[in-house]
Amino acid sequence: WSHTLPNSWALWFFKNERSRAWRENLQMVTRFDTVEDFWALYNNIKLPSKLSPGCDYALFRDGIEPMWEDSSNKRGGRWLVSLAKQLRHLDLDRLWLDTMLCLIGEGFGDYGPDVCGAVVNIRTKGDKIALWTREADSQASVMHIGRVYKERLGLSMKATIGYQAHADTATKSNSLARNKFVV
Ligand code: M7G
Repeated sequence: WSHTLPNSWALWFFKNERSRAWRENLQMVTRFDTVEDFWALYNNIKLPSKLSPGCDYALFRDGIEPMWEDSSNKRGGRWLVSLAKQLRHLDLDRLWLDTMLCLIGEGFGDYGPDVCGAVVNIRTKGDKIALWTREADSQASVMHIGRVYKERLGLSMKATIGYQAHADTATKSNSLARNKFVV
């Protein structure tokens, strides 16, 4: 027998093939709903630090696609952790594992259902990890999730992370979208 998680999750992989549209480069790898299947998956795929630049992993609640357009994401936003280049070798894999464990362990209390999933972007200019939530305007929920997430990642008190609405990110392709909230 195995240990059933409170909810089912899906892992997605994005590989940047320039000839194809963004959406076509995104594929669901697998779904799981037990602790054992999570670790079997984790032990059989590359760590984020071993992926090529331009790739992403996304872990989302089963039924939510890891894109702005999904009905669960379109009014939402993300807590964004931007990593300095040198941190790929030091912190990236641990931060992504801790992010996934926060998700599947439902670590956000009453606001848990507002958490849609998380994404790790491997980028030459600096890797990113982001936690996506459902409603960018739900201040109490967004702030609670942000505080818990920052604590769970063990980020320094001095460090800050910002929250951006997807609607702002989607309309600013180059410069960074403004922060709606900061913790
Ligand atoms: P990114 O991969 O999130 O970050 O976005 P990066 O700039 O560090 O590589 C790169 C580009 O991918 C965006 O400018 C969009 O063209 C496309 N893209 C990213 N996301 C998350 C989405 C999405 O959810 N929907 C759509 N349609 N395009 C997206």
